[in-house]
Amino acid sequence: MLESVEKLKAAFEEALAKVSDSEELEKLRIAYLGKKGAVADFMKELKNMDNESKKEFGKEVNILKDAIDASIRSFGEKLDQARLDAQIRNAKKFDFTIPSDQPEGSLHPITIVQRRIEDIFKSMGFIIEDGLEIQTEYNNFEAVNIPKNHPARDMQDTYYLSNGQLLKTHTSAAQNYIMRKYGAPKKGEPPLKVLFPGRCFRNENIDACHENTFWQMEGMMIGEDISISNLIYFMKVLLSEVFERDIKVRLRPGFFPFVEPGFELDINCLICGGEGCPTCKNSGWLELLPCGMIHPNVLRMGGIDPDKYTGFAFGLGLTRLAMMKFGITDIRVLNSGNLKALKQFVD
Ligand code: FA5
Repeated sequence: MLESVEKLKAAFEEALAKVSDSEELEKLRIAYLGKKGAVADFMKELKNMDNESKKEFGKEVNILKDAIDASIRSFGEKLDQARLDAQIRNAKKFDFTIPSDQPEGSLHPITIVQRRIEDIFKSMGFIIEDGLEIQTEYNNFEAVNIPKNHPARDMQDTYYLSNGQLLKTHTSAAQNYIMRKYGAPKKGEPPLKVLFPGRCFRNENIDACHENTFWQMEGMMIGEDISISNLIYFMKVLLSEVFERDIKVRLRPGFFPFVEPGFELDINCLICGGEGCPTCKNSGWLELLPCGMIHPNVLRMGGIDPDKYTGFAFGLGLTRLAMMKFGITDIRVLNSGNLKALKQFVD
């Protein structure tokens, strides 16, 4: 009997070697392991045997059955893999040069204006830097001359985190880091000129021109003999290049503890032409570009000698500039994620 088990095993192996696809493999499985298959026939023999032979023969048939089952499974996996490989080999290659039929995305209005300003300032020798959104209290306030308990902190209603850090309320929070990173220009070197855009957060009452999350673009120039004339020159270039036409501006004194003297540069509201509307809170003017000469304390805290160097800084309201550039009457559209509304504003 054991001899016939060996013979069956050999016959199976010979048949398996001739299988070329999964259909043939299934037929072979039924022929050997099916209810009426060769292994089942062997099992039927058991009932005619004495106990001793039944035990020995039954064990051998079970081993054969497991071996045939394992061989069929492993052969099936090989066939599947071969089929997959062939599919990959014959698949149509992806052609990156064929135009996509997916609708194209568009740049956010703030990104368009941000890139425009970065290009203008890069062409004038400015470096572009990035500031962190989560900041220490020191960088956001102390390092720009706003000590603890200073009333100027109340002007920027701040989101504090449980670890004592905060969401930056203005891009000026990066001034100290940038001064320390680059230092004052060495003898014969051009002034340090840096532009650093960023998202700012304040716990504001939201209306047509105030958001709790908005963009600013800060600029700084530090060197020997930098004066208010330099500041006014760069502000003029910025506005004329962005708006590509003459716009009315007004410069008035403004208080910021980190500049001395400080100014507010407002632009005539381009939504109502200065007549008054909800966007400009009926004043006809929009606060856009506060600026001034960097306070000596701020330079000193940044490791720069205020007796030798001077500098200017400005903190442009980038979100508001995008509103004026594209005639967006309500600031809330910009953070809305409303693609229909946002897609209208392409340069
Ligand atoms: C500042 O944040 C100063 N750090 C700017 C500065 C930098 C002054 C360097 C001098 C030198 P202010 O809080 O005014 O200043 O904000 C600057 C601009 O950000 C505003 O003119 C306005 O255009 C914009 N802004 C302020 N708050 C909001 C808000 N809630 N929503 C939208 N824009 C805002």
